[in-house]
Amino acid sequence: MARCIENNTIEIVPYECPPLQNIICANGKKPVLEYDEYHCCQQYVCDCVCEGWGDPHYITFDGLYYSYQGNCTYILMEEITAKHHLKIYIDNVFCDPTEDVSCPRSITIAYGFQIVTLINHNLIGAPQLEVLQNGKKLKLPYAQQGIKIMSSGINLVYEIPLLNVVVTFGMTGFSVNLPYQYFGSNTQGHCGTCTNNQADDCRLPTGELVENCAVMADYWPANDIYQPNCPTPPAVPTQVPEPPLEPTPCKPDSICDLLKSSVFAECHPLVSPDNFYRGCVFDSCHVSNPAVECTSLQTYAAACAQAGICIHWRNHTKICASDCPSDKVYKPCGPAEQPTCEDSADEPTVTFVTEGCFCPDGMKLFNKESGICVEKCGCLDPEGVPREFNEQFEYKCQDCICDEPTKTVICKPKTCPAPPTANCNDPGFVVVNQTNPADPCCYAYICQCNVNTCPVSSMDCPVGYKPVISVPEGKCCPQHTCEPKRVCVHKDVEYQPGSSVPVVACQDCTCSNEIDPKSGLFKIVCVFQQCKETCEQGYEYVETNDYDCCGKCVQKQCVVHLNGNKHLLNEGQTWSPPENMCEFYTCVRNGDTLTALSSHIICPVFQQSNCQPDTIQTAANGCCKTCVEIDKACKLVSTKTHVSLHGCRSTEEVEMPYCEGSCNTFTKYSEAAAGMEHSCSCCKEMRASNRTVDLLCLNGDKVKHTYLHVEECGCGQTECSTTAGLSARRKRRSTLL
Ligand SMILES: [Ca+2]
Repeated sequence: MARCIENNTIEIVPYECPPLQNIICANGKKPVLEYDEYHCCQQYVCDCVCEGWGDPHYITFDGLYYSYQGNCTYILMEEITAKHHLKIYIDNVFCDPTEDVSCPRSITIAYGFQIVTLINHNLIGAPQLEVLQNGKKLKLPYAQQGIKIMSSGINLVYEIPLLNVVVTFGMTGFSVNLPYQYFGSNTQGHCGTCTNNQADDCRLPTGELVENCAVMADYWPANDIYQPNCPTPPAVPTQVPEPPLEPTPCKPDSICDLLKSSVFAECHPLVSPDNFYRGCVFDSCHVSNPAVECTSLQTYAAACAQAGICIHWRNHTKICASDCPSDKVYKPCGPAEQPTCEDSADEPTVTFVTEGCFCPDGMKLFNKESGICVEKCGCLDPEGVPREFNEQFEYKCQDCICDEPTKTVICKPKTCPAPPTANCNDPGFVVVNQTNPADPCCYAYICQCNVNTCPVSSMDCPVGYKPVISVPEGKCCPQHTCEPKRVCVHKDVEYQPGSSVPVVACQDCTCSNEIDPKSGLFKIVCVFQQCKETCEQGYEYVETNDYDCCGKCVQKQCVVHLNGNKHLLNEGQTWSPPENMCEFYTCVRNGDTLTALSSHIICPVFQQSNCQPDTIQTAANGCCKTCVEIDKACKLVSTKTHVSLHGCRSTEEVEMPYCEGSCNTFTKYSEAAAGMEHSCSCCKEMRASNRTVDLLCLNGDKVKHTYLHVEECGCGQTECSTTAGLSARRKRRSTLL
């Protein structure tokens, strides 16, 4: 030790270090040997380790456990007297909207002018970790201006190598590791005072001490970083509040028992599991999501890891499984700063261990930024694939090699062999320069089909065939073939199946549905014609000549159809039906045909009453009746006349009989009467009937007219007078009514 005595006089005096004193750390951790402020003497000190997890449970630097459900941003640690300008904040939020328990969401660390925030975006489950500086996301790992930040996939690790400060933050927990050497007896906040004395841990900003750190915690809102909307605590606690009741005992989840089980047994002598067990039980009874309980185990395991005991505890649980990407493996105690190919031997590395996802054993990171694990260090190709030194590979049609001296990938354009030639002899194929299918980086000549270069081919097909275009496999140009249609062909004419085909005389030929295997067309099937040799009555079948296939029916007789009967007449023959002798038929030839002409005999008017008895007989023609008439007797005379009335006239003559003849009219002397006796009778109708005839008028109208038709005449008695006598001589004829 040197002492200044006077001007330029220094006295060197030996300094005796006090003997080393064994101490026990209040936080249960192992004391460490440190030099004093003069870097002269060594002494045992207890480093400051503050932990928080779950909802949240705190263990202060000096190992005091408490739970605090504040939902705000607080000062976790600050220096009482600013020496190293380190200040750490914690932001707690409700872990689950349905439960009044909070979880640490982020840790903000202010070191000098550097302020970074470590955030976990996923409080329950696989963590989503991120580091922000001035609102911008930092690319990890980060190493600038005295701080280093790394991610293990499960935890973020913040380090100030100069001060040996390590802050971890991750899956629902944090730890603040400060060396006593720099921060001893100079901290306050949620993590308490690092004095190796728990009694002064619950310290208010004013310096006052309170009994319960959960009460103290309300008084540390982070007003200087941003203005969180925290409930303002009373200025000074009015009274010593009751310590918050420990939660009603409940049956904790069996996972908490792991902490005190053999799984962690190796760590028990170094770090007491009691506080973590309390936290686990609390969470088990308060938080429905069992994954929160994992944080107690995780935090205890982390504390054990710092004490040098690595515990594979996650294998013993189901709900606390760790998720690592496929190319990484989970390790409970891996180096916070993972080894890389870029490490140089003289560069100091962090010795802090953390759980996380690491390269499998035997591999290391290619570099800090890539996150790619490699077995052998070499180069990363442009796609991020690791390559060994002197490894040759092809990349984007370049021949590349991982150059050992420069540790870079050197590429040059790939040299292609002379492209194989192609002979394109088939019509339609042309040679083209194309990427070689076997080697996409090089060209090759191949035959390519170009239809435009094909020769023009005829499309004509014979009758009955249609053109069909097809490209045979392996060929380029379309070929046209003629395929038979579904028709028959005869003399260059197509016939549909079922239709008749005029092939030869005296045969009936039809287009069938049967395919002719020779031509592919339908066959024409012929049969000899069947001549119809039966003829109708009056006709006879006659063979005509050799050219005709069949004879024909020739007419030989006339046929008279009468009342459903047929009567045959030879040429020139006349015949009357026996029931009507007034009608007769004569067979007459007219060219090749024979026709039966019919005729009628018109008989004169015949009235039986005009005949003398027994004189009636039939005429020689067998049709008309004749008799010897009574002379001049009063008799019916038949006549026909047109009836006219008022300019209207019957269209045909109407039979209009009248009475004519003489009756017995006389005048003679009578002795009895002594005078002339008169007897008068006249020829008049004895019987008549009304008949109606249609009259056609000039204007086209038709009117009906009724007249008296005389049917029988006779002599009738009348009064004898001059007129009567005259009248009797007159023709009696009916008058128009
Ligand atoms: Ca203390």
